[in-house]
Amino acid sequence: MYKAVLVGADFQRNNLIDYYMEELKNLTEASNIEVVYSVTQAISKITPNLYIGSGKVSEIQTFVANLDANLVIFNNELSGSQIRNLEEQIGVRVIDRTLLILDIFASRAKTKEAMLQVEIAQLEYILPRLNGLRESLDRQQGGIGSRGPGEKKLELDRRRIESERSRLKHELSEIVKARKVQRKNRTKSNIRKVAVVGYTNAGKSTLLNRLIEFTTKENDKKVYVEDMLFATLETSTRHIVLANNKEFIATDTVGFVSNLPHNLVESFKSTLEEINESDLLIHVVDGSHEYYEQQIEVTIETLKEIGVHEIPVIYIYNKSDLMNNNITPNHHPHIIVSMKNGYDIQQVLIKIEQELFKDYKVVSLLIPFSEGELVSYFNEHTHIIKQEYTNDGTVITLELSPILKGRYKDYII
Ligand SMILES: Nc1nc2c(ncn2[C@@H]2O[C@H](COP(=O)(O)OP(=O)(O)OP(=O)(O)O)[C@@H](O)[C@H]2O)c(=O)[nH]1
Ligand SMILES: [Mg+2]
Repeated sequence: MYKAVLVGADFQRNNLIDYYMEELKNLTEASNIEVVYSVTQAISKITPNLYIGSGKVSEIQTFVANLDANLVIFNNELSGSQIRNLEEQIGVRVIDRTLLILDIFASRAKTKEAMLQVEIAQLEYILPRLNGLRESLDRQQGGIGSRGPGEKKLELDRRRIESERSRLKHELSEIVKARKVQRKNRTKSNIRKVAVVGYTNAGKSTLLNRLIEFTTKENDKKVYVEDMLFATLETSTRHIVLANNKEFIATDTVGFVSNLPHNLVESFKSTLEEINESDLLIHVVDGSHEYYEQQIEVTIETLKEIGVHEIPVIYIYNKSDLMNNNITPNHHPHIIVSMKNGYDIQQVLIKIEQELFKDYKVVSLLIPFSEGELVSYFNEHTHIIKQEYTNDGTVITLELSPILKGRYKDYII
């Protein structure tokens, strides 16, 4: 079992360092590592060989010895030589936040696609740090940063890594191609798409399960929920049909955390593209969290990084059952809910419906009796408000999307 001292260099000297260190602590614990101490140092520039000042490094060495720690985790991304120098001075294994996150992802990845994505990101992290890491791993047996998905041992030979990376990238691109075809078919059907996004552990998957539960009786469609960071690594897509026949596709996505490693975002880009092609985002927030405002900012920043712009957003402040005080949300439109209790999934659906089908118009159509199959089509696929039989045919008052309205414009009365 690892016992770790956490280290954070604070450049900005605002209160955010506390938030980052708290987040690092959660990430560390998510890796089943015990945190025994946490230190920060305000610095204005990086010391090239050690990242932080050498005085601070000696201090850390004392903490490590006194607290019997066997690991030091930096909140900042380190170079290979910094890792080597720090390990030499402190005498225990040194890793950084990026490697920690990659390691969590490696242990969570279940599908072939997720495993490939994580492994590519790991190899890309290792390549520029090869020399420092080789010495580091020579001293260590197993553990953090030395395994790929499925406990596979990582290679530390440059040529082997480079060829492995191309091989994995090729394999991933085949999966991505197949996924694109699936997506295209969905786009052709004109069905609207909703992506559930947000900080990790906010309750995104729980919300999707509530939607499934409320609109279908199919429990086997449910997605994985767990009280841990990055429970969801693979996007799951579900078809939701409302009582009034309006339908949409809902996609659960990987959670965000601040400074998500760049190569990880890069390698998950194909998965994250699902978000970009949505008509609406459901941004789930753990409203009971001390730092929920920062977590919202992290999510907004990450969305920007993956190129998401101008998609309408509904903010869902979740976990109201755990909120001590009434919170005052700064983002609109929003609702405050408790998805664990299912309170109030109906309001969530109403909000989704209002946003997603805003451009639907109520029209009346006159359908001749000879075209009875059209009447059945509308009854199965649209929201009928009124239906009457006249001498000339069936008069249906219903809501139509702009596309359907165009397609059936000749019937409008
Ligand atoms: N108390 C409380 N817990 C909740 C609520 N909603 C979800 N949870 C719990 O929060 C934890 C995380 O829920 P998930 O739905 O897995 O969260 P997520 O956003 O999908 O998380 P990742 O996939 O890890 O990014 C689980 O233990 C849920 O049971 C809520 O309204 N109240
Ligand atoms: Mg999830």
